[in-house]
Amino acid sequence: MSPAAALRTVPSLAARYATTSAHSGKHKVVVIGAGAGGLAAANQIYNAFKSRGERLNDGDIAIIDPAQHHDYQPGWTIVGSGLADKADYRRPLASLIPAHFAHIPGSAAGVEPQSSRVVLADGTTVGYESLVVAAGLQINYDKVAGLTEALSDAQSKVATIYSYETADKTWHLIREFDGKGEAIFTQPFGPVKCAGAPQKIAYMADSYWKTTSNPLPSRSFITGMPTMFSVPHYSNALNAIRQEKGINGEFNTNLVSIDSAKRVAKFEVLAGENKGKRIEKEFGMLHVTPPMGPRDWIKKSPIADAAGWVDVHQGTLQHNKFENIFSLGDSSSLPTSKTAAAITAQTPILTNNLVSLLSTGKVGDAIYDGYTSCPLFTGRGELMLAEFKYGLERKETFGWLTDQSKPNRAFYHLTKDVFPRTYFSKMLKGEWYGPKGIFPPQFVPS
Ligand code: UQ1
Repeated sequence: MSPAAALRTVPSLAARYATTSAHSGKHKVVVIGAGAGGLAAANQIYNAFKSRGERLNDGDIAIIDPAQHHDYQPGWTIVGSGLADKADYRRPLASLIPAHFAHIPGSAAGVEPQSSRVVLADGTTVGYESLVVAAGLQINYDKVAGLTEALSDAQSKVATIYSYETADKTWHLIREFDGKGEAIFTQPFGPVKCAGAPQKIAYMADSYWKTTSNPLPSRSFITGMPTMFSVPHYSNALNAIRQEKGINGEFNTNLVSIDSAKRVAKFEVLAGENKGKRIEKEFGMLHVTPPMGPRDWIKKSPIADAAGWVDVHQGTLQHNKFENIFSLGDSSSLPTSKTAAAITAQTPILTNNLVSLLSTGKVGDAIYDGYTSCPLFTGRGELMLAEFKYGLERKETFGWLTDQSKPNRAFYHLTKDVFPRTYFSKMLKGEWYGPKGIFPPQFVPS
């Protein structure tokens, strides 16, 4: 779409976008992505200027995102478990973008740091004084042969909670499973968002079948990773839980292809004495966690590190080469687990450091400790609240009260009933600081 056409289709946008562009040709802050990180950061940045007494003009902050909808993605495990409707976790994106932001409904396709411009897929450019990259990651369905076809075929016994389209199909497969053949749940080798979800959905299915099915189907969790979880403390607890539930576990075993008509999945062994060996398994139902990686356009851009993530300092979230670029969330190189909880801790750091740079010319010195959290459903009515930071070290909010590696009902309700509301009512507005709740962390002004 040409910018002119875009402006015609969204009249209110035309007004907003025109104001700033006409003034200076560039926005004070451009945010790529209106997901959890982009919206929280844009709002926090706006509020930070306001509390410094520097009220921004309409359109000073622009958000680039072509999506029609915004989804509460952590909720897709709950949808796949039959405990919520997927529509409950979806909002029209326009309803989440305040009128004082310019919404540019295009796709980012590149960044030119030398001229401080974002290039959109239609060739138009958006200038910035400073840039926040919150573009999320990319799901590489095509890295598993047959996966795209299997997911789009409503009759197939293959689903994933990692997409809005099939989150509810996951629940239908679980509910209607006749117990013939094995129920297989996979996790790929490599980084995925919410690295606990591949096993959470296995526990939730197991929990459902134990109340309804007789006989109980055979259940396997097959992962390309060497362990259940990155943090050894939680990994050991999860492995014990998996064994107690009678779910088979296979490690270093990566899904490579699916024949959904024959209900056969092929795996490759990645390590150990059988390294390189191919294994075929018949399945009755298959839950796939697709491989994920950095977005192609970022990988090809000058802002990427060698792996393709946006190359930022792990403490300050500032780009390692370009002073006026910052990144958070799934698109960043931050060496921690990719979760919404991580974003609650990253946003105030990014905001402090970026607003300080714009206001004083000197980047702020707030430092992110790598905090992230994975609320792991381990069955109906039970949840293990894993919380950790850089170095795979535990950083538990309720550790003084309870052993967080032991699942409990309070954490279950916190995650199922409280977090989704908090996300929309507070977090996306930049008013939620994770374990600190509504109280912002205080940084020493630079
Ligand atoms: C959190 O703040 C949050 O955002 C609303 C989540 O939702 C996705 C979470 O899963 C977690 C764990 C947090 C962290 C908050 C506390 C109170 C531990």
